[in-house]
Amino acid sequence: MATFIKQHQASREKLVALAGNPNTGKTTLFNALTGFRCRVGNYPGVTVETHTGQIRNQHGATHLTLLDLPGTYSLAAHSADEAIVLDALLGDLSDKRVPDVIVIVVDATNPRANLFLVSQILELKRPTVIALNMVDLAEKSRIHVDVDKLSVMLGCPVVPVVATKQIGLETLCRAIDESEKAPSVTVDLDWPSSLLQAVEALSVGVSQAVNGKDRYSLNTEFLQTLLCDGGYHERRWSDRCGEDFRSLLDTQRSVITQQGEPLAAIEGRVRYAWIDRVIDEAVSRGQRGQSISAKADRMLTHRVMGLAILMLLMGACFQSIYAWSTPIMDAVDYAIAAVGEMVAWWLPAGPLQSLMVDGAIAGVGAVLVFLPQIIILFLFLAVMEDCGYMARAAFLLDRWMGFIGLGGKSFIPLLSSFACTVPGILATRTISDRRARIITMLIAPLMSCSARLPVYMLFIGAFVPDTQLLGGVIGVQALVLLGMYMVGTVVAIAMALLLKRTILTGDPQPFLMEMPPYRWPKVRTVFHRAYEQAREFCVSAGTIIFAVTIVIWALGYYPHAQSIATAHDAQRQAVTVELEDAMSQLAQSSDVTGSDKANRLDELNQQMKVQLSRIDQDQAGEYLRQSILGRMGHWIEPMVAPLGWDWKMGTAVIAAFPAREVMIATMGTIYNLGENEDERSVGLREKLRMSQHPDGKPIYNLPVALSIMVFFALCCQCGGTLAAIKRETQSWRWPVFTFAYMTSLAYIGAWLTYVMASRWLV
Ligand SMILES: Nc1nc2c(ncn2[C@@H]2O[C@H](COP(=O)(O)OP(=O)(O)OP(=O)(O)O)[C@@H](O)[C@H]2O)c(=O)[nH]1
Ligand SMILES: [Mg+2]
Repeated sequence: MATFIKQHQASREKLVALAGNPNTGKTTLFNALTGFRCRVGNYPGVTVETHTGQIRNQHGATHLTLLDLPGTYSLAAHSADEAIVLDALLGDLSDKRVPDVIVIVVDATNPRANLFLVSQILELKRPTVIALNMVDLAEKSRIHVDVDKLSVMLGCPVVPVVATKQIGLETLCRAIDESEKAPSVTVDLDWPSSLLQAVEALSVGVSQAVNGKDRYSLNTEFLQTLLCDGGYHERRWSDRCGEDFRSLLDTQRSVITQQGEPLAAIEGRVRYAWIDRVIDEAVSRGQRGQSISAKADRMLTHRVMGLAILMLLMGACFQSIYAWSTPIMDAVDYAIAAVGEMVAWWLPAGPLQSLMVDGAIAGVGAVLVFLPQIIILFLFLAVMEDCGYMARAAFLLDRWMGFIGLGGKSFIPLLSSFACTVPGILATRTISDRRARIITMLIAPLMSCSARLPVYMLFIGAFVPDTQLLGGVIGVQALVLLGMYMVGTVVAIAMALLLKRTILTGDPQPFLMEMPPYRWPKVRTVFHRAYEQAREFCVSAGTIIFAVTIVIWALGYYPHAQSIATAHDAQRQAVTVELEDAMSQLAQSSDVTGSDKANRLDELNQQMKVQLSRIDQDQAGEYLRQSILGRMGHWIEPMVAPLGWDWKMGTAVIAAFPAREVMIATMGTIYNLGENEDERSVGLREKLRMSQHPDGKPIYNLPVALSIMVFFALCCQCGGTLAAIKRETQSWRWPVFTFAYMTSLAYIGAWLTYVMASRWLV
């Protein structure tokens, strides 16, 4: 035991980087080792930033610090996520720590494709361990890897693991612990002498340029990668070492290529010769027929059939959102109303009761009603991601993406934006072409994110008829929802075309994406994704939405002038006196008798109730109109009137600019404040249906609902999105541009919708 503790204390806080090709299970392994729940998915490019986690020993002390990295096919980084890998391996991330050990996660089902990166990382001559992952799948595909032979050929420990089942993790940790003691790695690559001479010259040049002052050493072996394909790293070293370095690099490159073979070809030839030797020695494959995967691919990526299947899947998603969620949603709605009523009964009438019932419960409750839809949408997306369909959809749409100036690589960021734009914008890091990356970021907020879903659901549920088409296969409501998603997509296409022809011109890059294997979606991954999203939704409802709701409540409640109460009390008094008089006269009258008299008395009683309720309603409405919010709303009204909206809607939309979820909460609060107590228990949907202008005309109808939804589909009401665009482009120009163009489009779109729908649909 003593030795065990000593050994672990000696290796305390060792920094271990997990590198490897995309989709090899790095994050799954990271989660398994650290207990974290970082996002995994069955397509390349899920991780685009680093995650750090600790592995503790049995005494609770930190044993290893693990760094999960994005996937990369080569160290010649061309995209932002690949640059992160290089920075991490060379100790150039913000903490400036060079990893003590590099664990390369290799996919055992496809070792040949993974060994290219392995050969480059081994050239860094760092303590390295290979985690040969997915051996379960390799066995099923009859791929046998001789671990001992592979270890000898690579000159470093190779540990077979199954990250999803946590198999082999202990051996892996032991290998990491012992890796520093292992002899330094040598990779036996057969570089031509001209290249080795160039590397030598470059090495001397770099040492002179940095003059011993730079604390980052540039490994001589890494210069081979740099010479062949510098990418991001070349720019970084040119900045660091100055122009002399660049001209030295150019001279050496031209010396090598004088013999006629391009550098990329030399690198490929040399590395693959080595890879083939390794594979011949250490990997054997059994005979297999055409895989189910290949058969499925022929269908799913077929030009016509593939697109039809994609459309069908999308349709099924929207239909299920309606079909499954409505009963749950009604139950949540009912429960929230019941809680509101209970609290109202429990607290004495006054500001505190109103704050709790009209502010907190009505506001946050109005948003929480939409939790079931959010969960269904995410379950659907998670299944598509984890079974491997997502990458096929990207391939399928590549041709169309090319048409609008983007590559298939833009598809995944855009698709992720349907869930939430912020990770969608981060996912653009995998796009190496800067122009295409910026276009993708600028149009990503047009994809209908899940925060818009509640708005669509509210207005579709209230104003679109629940008619079923094709014998109940699909409903008009689901079609309108699909239509809202299409509005954003169609406008995004037009916008991308416009940007491509004007400020961001250039040719699309070829589409290179490895197709992940089809797998049964893992229940744990799928449910975890939905759970995470549901949690985030509830947290935002409980924090930002709650806070805004309180502010809106306060603005809508105060000044709560006593004069309004006095005036309405007088009206109540007058009505009561008048009708009670009439009742007592009737009671004493001898002209009317028997059941007639009882009926007339009943009528008068009823009349009194109605009139008193109307006075209550007037009073609540008057309080709201005279409140700070009401006055602000009246300034806004002329601005939103052309869109068919009233001041309450205008106020809710403006309150929703920092985060669009706030809109529903604001509406919930405003409508509860404007109602008398009996009507509080009615859901927001009903309140919108019932609300009327003073002349008795309904405030909301189908054209108004469509105009609101189109506004939400096109507007950029999300501070998080704008901040993400700023961070990723390192400039204020693009977020400002995004906000300006989307807000203008939203206004024009909503106006056109209102005008056209009023003409044709009413
Ligand atoms: N059967 C099996 N599946 C695995 C194993 N390890 C990972 N997976 C699956 O492989 C897919 C990719 O896993 P990730 O952990 O996201 O891969 P990654 O290397 O982090 O991917 P990027 O971040 O995109 O580079 C997921 O669907 C995992 O569930 C394994 O050992 N066996
Ligand atoms: Mg990952």
